[in-house]
Amino acid sequence: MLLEKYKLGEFNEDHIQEHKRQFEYVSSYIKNVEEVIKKLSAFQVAIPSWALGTGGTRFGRFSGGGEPRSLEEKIEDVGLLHQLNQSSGAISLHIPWDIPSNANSIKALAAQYGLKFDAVNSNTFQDQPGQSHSYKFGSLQHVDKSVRKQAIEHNIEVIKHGVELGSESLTVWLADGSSFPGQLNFRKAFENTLKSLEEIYAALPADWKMFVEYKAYEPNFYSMTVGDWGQSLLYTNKLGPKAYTLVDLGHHLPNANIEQIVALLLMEGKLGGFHFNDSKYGDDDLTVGSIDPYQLFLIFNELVEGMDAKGMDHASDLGWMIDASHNIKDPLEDLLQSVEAIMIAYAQALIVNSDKLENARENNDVVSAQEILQGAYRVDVRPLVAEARLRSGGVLDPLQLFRKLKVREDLIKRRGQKIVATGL
Ligand SMILES: [Mn+2]
Repeated sequence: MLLEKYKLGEFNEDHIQEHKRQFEYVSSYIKNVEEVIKKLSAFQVAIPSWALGTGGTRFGRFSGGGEPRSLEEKIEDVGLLHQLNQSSGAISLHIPWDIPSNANSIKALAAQYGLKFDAVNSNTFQDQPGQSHSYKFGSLQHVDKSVRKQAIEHNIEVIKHGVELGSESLTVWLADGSSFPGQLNFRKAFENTLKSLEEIYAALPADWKMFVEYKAYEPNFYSMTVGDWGQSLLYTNKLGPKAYTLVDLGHHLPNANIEQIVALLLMEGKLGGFHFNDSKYGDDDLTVGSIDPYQLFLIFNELVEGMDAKGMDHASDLGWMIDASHNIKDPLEDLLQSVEAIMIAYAQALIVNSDKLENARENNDVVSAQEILQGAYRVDVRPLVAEARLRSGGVLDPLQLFRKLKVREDLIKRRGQKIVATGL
């Protein structure tokens, strides 16, 4: 569903004077405004197909109504987000939750909304109906070769679906691990996983990347076979140049220094992609920037600095995606907030005076280093993000227009109140 274009125009018209005033003010003291806006316009964050419905916890799920009933409707929802913010130009599919029945028509539908297909995600953490072997005790790590084979074949199947859609990367996240001491031979589990990943790697098309995502705990609570960035890096280094580590912000132990992890992975040329969310305790999957926007800024500061040091393209050389699941918010409003938080942190990182910061570091001027970083963080860059959106054809305030036009009410009318989005 797309909104009528004139409604976007009318809304922008109503808010343009106020915006201009704010934009001129912030532009008056930032010297690289045009460059920042160009980079913001180019930056796109992929929306995962599983974030469009209300998520749940193990205690319950409270459907919000009007959720997408099919892959087509999920694409419509991402198309709507992209129409509003012009920064959500990609969708990431989860197989088998979102197997397209006709890849060509799905591809054409996505193209109508200006969307590309980001990484495809495999699933060996659940048993599917009719599946021969269970993943209860792991998949790629499993002691039984036939279970490993089934999991390898599933991943290769996912690559095939991705090729049909024009995806260029596979994300492998494994629930594999153990929940009790003594359950697993760590070395054998690692070796089995590596061998399995090698077979999947061998099936990658030449221009594809494989992302190996790590997670500290859950669903296993004693050990995870890809439990941290060091373990992921071991696998990706052994696999080869098409394998990269993927950082999901919620997959660390509390207080982990994620910005330092990012800096070192970039230095090694092994950072492949990012899953954005926020958390206070664990893998909470909260709205990006809702708990710790300063950490998000510090991460973006390392991303920008590290990518610039390698001459990388901010928009296309890493995979950017939101990975969250929402319990109490309207999923579309939540995604608008998340994308906005990402753009704000990115804009703040782009205005850090990196020469001055480096100079302060070289002189052990700790106080100035902090002042420079926090000076950028405390600038209200929202008018820059809005200006980039306006120039790309989006709206000045996506969330406000979404509410004003009663989009959710309209979706409930079309799709019904008691809907459970596919895959959830
Ligand atoms: Mn993730």
